Amino acid sequence: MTAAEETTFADLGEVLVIIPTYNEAENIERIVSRVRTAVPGAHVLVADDNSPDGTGEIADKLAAADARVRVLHRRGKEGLGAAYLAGFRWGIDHGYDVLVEMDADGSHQPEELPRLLIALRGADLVLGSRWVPGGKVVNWPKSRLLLSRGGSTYSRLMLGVPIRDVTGGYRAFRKETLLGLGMDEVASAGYCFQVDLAWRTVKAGFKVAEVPITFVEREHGASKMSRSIVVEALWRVTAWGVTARLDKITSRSGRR
Ligand SMILES: Nc1nc2c(ncn2[C@@H]2O[C@H](COP(=O)(O)OP(=O)(O)OP(=O)(O)O)[C@@H](O)[C@H]2O)c(=O)[nH]1
Ligand SMILES: [Mg+2]
Repeated sequence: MTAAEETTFADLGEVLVIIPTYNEAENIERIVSRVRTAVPGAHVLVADDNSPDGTGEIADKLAAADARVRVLHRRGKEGLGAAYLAGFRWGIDHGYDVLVEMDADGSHQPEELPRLLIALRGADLVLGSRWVPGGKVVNWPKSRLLLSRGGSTYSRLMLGVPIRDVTGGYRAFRKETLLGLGMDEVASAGYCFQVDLAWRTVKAGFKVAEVPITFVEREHGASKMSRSIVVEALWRVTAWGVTARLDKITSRSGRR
């Protein structure tokens, strides 16, 4: 591989970083500029749910000044999952080969994206992971750490997925992975969208790699995490786990 390929990731094809936003006016400019500096070859798609704080208009200005930045304006707040699915479809329709998920609030550091892309050379999905050796979380209260670690462990045990950080949202997918995992059947809206996609990727037989990241708590703007997002995750993961177990039992007794 040439030195240029090492840094441009041209061997992976066209890379699109999708940043879903809802009221991220204080963060959007900074995150887009960090992505553009960290991986200059990558394009950025801001998927904004008609944020009342004007994030969409700021994103339009960034797009007007930089051909590698685009904006997907959506009708209203429909959740992170719906925004990502729309972003993935837009990216695939526009010829991108790698689709990256990244939060707008700075929790996912663009400077770590090259390491995710390097790992994608040998995988179908790369997860930025807080819970593998070398992974870290900066500035999180104990309660949030417990919720996240607990959610990841519960999902891993319930679904039997061999992934340490199954709820994380800093990821790089190959287009083929998204096309092969049944995107059209994904109904999860919040937080458990990430679990849903990771589980589907494993079930479809794709190769998943986890690379350690340092996750930084947001400094500006408000969290969209809510009780209803946690409740949705809990009931969906439990229902998937129970259904998968029942399916195994019925297919075993069917074979006898
Ligand atoms: N388009 C869109 N983006 C959303 C929606 N909900 C959250 N987001 C974005 O998804 C990303 C993650 O949301 P956060 O509020 O940071 O959620 P979180 O990381 O679980 O919570 P904190 O750690 O407290 O920040 C951010 O870029 C949000 O702006 C939504 O309904 N629509
Ligand atoms: Mg966040």
